[in-house]
Amino acid sequence: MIEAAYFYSKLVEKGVGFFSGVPDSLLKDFCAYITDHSDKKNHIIAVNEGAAVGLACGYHLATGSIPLVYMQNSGIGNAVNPLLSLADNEVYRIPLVLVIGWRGEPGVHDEPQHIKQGKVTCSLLESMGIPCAVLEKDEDSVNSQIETCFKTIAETGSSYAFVIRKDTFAPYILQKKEEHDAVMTREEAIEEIAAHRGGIIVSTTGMISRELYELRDKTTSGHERDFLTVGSMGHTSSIALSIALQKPQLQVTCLDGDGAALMHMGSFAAVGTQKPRNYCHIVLNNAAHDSVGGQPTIAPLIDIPAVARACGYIHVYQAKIKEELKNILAKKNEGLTFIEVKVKKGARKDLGRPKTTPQENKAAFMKFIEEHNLRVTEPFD
Ligand SMILES: Cc1ncc(C[n+]2csc(CCOP(=O)(O)OP(=O)(O)O)c2C)c(N)n1
Repeated sequence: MIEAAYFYSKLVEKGVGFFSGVPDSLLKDFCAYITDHSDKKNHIIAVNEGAAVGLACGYHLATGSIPLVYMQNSGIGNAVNPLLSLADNEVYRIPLVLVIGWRGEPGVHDEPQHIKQGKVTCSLLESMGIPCAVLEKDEDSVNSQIETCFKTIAETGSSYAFVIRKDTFAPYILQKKEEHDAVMTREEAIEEIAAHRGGIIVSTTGMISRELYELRDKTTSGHERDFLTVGSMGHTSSIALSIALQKPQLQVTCLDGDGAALMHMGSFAAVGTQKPRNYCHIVLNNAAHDSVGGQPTIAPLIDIPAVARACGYIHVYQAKIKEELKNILAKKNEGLTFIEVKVKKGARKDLGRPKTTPQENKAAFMKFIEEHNLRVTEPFD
């Protein structure tokens, strides 16, 4: 394993002075080290990976120095456009050092949403004309890989990617702790929501879906009314919007995270302007990317309910304690609703993962919608 401090200091020696990205579990020690060792203006945890590339390009334009962008390989998709139409050699030729967590590496067990992305990670970078190296785990090799990276950048002006395998970085414990005064756990909030909401739930990437899945097991209520958005972070509210519009008799709940909601917040405007009256968008706000290591989001610095209101949501609430959440959920549903629920960071150590495949989940979910649609003659509630 390589110390995050070693990799970081070698990059800084080469002139890297700015860091931006979306956190990843494989990069959590490196991300924590950057958080502790960079000032606020030179480390920005971006809302999505495309925005991170934009921030990095701005830094280069302002300083002439080389920025670094980190991401999970799932985020390459979000970054393709600015990588090819902004930073690329045939456009503005802005050199970036990319550090990409390799989920779904062939031969290494991983979850279904990572398998395809894992297979194509290196070939995707190659198709984009971005040279890449899988980072080694000893200092001598890493040193020579960094030399190659900066030699390539100097000769071609192009970006260069380091692909990071599982267990590449040695553990590093974050020193800067963020204060967050929430009292409800995410699981308690999900339990209340599942108990009160009928119809279907479209839940977001990471632990929220895993907790919902385990709750259904615990309460033996079946998984067919839940769509677990295991990949595609940030798109849950759009999936739920289309279902709500196509099936106006069905009560639709979108269970979002603050990191995911921020990632594609423009979707709030799509929901708010369509105004499906059978739609309830709930953001479980723990101020963190909890599922990948707990790195902070900027959610505590913005007023998410105000954004929802400005985008056209009709009933907008915030719940800080369980009683408040219960009372809001017990209200008669009168139209498009938004609820921000403040929850604590952290999850159970023994939290499991869905045992059914995405395709089994999809089949059961579609069957539920079809049958429910035939059965329902009254509007929801
Ligand atoms: C496009 C993309 N970027 C990054 C990731 C890695 N990732 C998975 S879950 C997650 C954090 C989600 O945070 P939030 O929505 O706040 O939910 P929490 O984990 O805090 O419950 C991240 C960054 C991903 N799956 N997809």
